[in-house]
Amino acid sequence: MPTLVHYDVTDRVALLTVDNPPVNALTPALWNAIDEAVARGVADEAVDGMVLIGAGSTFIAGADIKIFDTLRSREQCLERSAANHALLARLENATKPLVAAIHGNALGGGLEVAMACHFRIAVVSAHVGQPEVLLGIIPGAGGTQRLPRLSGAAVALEMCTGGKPVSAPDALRAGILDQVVDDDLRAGAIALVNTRAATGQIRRTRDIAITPTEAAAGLAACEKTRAALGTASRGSRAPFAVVDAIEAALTLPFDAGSARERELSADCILSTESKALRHLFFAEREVSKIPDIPKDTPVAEIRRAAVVGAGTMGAGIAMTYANAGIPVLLKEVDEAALERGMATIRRNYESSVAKGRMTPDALARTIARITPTTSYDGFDSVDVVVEAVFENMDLKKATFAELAGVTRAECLLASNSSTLDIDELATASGRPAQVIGHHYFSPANVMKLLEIVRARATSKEAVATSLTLAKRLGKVGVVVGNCFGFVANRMLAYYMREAYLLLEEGGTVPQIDRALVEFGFPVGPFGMQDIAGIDVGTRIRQYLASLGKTRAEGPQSEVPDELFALGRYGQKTGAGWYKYDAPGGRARTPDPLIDEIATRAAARRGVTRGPIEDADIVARITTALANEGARVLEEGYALRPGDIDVIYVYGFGFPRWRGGPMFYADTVGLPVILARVREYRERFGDYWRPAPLLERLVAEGRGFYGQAQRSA
Ligand code: T1G
Repeated sequence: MPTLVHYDVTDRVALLTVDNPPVNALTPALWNAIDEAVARGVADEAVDGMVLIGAGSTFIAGADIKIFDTLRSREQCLERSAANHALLARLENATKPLVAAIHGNALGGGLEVAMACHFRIAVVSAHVGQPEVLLGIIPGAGGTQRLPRLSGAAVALEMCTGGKPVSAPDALRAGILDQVVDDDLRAGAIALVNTRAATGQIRRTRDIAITPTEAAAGLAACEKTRAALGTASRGSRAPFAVVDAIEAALTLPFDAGSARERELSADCILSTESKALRHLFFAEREVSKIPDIPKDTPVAEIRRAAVVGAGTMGAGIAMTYANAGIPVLLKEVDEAALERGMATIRRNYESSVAKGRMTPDALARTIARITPTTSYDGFDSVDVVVEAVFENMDLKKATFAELAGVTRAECLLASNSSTLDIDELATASGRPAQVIGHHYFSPANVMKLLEIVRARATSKEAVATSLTLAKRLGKVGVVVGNCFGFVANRMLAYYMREAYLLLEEGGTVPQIDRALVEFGFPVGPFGMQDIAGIDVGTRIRQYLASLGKTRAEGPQSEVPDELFALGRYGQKTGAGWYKYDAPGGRARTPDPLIDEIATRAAARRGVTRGPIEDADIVARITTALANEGARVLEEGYALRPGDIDVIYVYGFGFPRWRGGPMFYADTVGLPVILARVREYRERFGDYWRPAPLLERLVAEGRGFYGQAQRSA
């Protein structure tokens, strides 16, 4: 068993170095090792005080999140947190000064351990925080009781309901830290211990009194926070639970408040919301692990980039590179098109300045990194090119052939195609090893997802380079296989198919959108399509039809094509599935014309219209996603179900607290999902064939994530 806490004495100060790589996460063994080390320091006559410090890049980044899945009952949760509370009380009751010395991050249980120490010192670059709500839980080791005593209720509420870490200087100002040093944390901590030991000063955070005035102000802040959460945190309970716990700190003695915290924490740990968010925490970290691409695969350095096509996507991609500090050429066929692209970019940045998210200086610096051009001059010195021209195979192939002639052999050639065959583009380039899909989501400078499409001949280096580049661009890169629509749009086609058919069967645009929004999506299918543009989808469908293909099996609703024919492309034309106050406007109203068009389309398909329940809308759409997701998995176009979940959470706003379409299907129960697919097949047709993987997992009594599933 490696030593989890090293014990060394310097200048009569015991240095307790926590050593549990990579982030010193608190496992039960580490909790105990800290407990034992502090007890040893207290008993050590050669020691006047102790410093608790982290080995490696960080202090303690919190409890080991994997532990929570081992807690199966409320009793187990309460027992675990009671043990932690008692342990922290022992730290706090140490009879010699105990200083927490923080570098990197002190998060969750890490900050709670630090707050149970008598004093806290940090390097200026450190961060401290209580991010537990991002995992659907609350601070469960006294954080909701000690933090308000140090920082006041308002700061504690903000830190614990938002989950964002604060910088060391801000934490010092808030009273969480006692000292911040530029460097040499160890020396600063030892000096602090000796100073306190010389005066025999011990300060237990639990003893810090909250005055009646502070309590009254704090309770008012709790009410204000609850009201604000009412609209902001749809579906997630944890932020409300953390307000309840902080309220207990303001109204109850420390131990009673701690007991209240333990109760609230136990409920959160066992909640489906938290299981979903914990699942996503690890799924997001798993996506960058590609089984056949070792960690040490060489990665190309990206110093300069180029984007071909300055339309909505091309402009957003150029901004993404510029925002990451990478100079980028932006090429268009002519000055007029180039000017339109640059105008889009300028408008976006100016709106960021107007919203105070960017300074005019930063705008000037960032936009200067984008060089508009109508030629390939300079392409011979870039490390990556992203092709973002019109979604037409012939045009893209011609572009890739040209690019191979104007770029260096080792330059990465990426396509932003959202549906087309990357193998064909690779062939057209003559350099297939360097060709890969980089599928951005609209608006490209905002959406965090980057679907990295690995074609047949794409080299491992190209994939590894793309994953590293995604992180640098602030994106979550997910590697998928090269099938039609890849993973994101392939599954989306089934999501939209059901939305269109539900409309024909009697649902309405606002009803279907509302059902998905109440389920947790930020916007429904029709609102989303009005933002992205009905024309984009229709042109792809028409292109496919010319190849004798369809986006999704089953009946193709004619309603979207009728809107296209009417020039109703969505927000940009002032009308789509909704009517808008003006072209480009956001204020929308339902349009009865849509119901007329849907009624006629239904009649042509021989469909009898009738009332549709919101629950049926959600069931049809989430079941279609799960069934097609199962096909994507069994065909090997996605490596793991978690990759699909990350794609849908980051690409389409699938509610995080439901874990993504595959995790959600497991919470519903695959036997239920399969039963629905079979029912729909009976009712609607053979296109609702269950995915073999779905049938197999149900037969084996397992879920997409391997855990046992009860039968329907
Ligand atoms: N538990 C288990 N594993 C963890 C972990 C944790 N808390 N934090 C990180 N890891 C793993 C991660 O999966 C990855 O593994 C590796 O460490 C590096 O992480 C009692 C209830 C600290 C800012 O929420 O935010 O305390 O993929 O890739 O980008 O009240 O990790 O290499 O196998 O993210 O440098 C609260 C979670 C817990 C912080 C570093 N704490 N961690 O970011 O590296 S709940 C958190 C982070 C709690 C108490 C409550 C980040 C980081 P692998 P990484 P990074």
